[in-house]
Amino acid sequence: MFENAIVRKPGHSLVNGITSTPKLEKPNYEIALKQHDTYIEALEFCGVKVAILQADERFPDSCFVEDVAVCTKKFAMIARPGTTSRKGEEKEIIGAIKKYYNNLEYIKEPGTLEGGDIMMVKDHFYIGLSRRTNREGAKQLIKALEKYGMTGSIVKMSEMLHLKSGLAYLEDNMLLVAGEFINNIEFKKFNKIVVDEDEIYSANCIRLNDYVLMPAGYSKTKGRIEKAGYKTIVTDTSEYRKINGGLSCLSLRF
Ligand code: CIR
Repeated sequence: MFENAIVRKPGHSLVNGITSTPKLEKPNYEIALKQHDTYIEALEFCGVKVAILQADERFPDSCFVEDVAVCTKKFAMIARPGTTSRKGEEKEIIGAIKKYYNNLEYIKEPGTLEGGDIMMVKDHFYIGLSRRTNREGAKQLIKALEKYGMTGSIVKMSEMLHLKSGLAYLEDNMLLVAGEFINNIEFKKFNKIVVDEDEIYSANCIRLNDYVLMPAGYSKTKGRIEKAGYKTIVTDTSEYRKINGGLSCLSLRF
């Protein structure tokens, strides 16, 4: 059961968020704000209490709070972003996290790690080695997990921004999976719902209590998730997509 979530409002600087497609349209701030409000309502509908942090204009990508911490049942790991413009964002989440956790751990130099690369499956955490999370960061997280009686393992990857750009654990041994992860041996034991290439963005969903929260506009993925027996809630994240931000990136849930 998830009880809490933390989000951060997007600032006007959102338009300068990192994007892999700089030639495409920039996010519209007004629409992004409205979408953020709707996203919060969707989280609340799923039964979590949402703490809303104020926008931080210094960091264009700071609404993607998922990347700056990893919240487990027993401790929170403060991450260490692997890209220059996001360095320092992690310090701004500590105050909010401390309200919920007595046990805080910190990724230290030369480790880098972003929460989008971490997928929790009960007490095991899969850690993607992306361009943002390095082996040293992964090792530090595994060590901390073991200290608290949990485990972690490394997943090699080469294409996606983050591990959870292409994966979501829907509970019940069910994985929503796309692209480079579809045939990855690490995930052999799971039942899978495969996301088509033309709907790849929708691989980033969240199982939150009784629902699967998913982005608007992906009818094939939605149909497959529902056919597998899940109740879906759809919320529009089009403005965040323009800067590679998925649904899960917009909150920390625990
Ligand atoms: C970035 O490149 O860091 C942001 N523009 C997008 C972050 C998305 N976060 C995530 O997938 N967990």
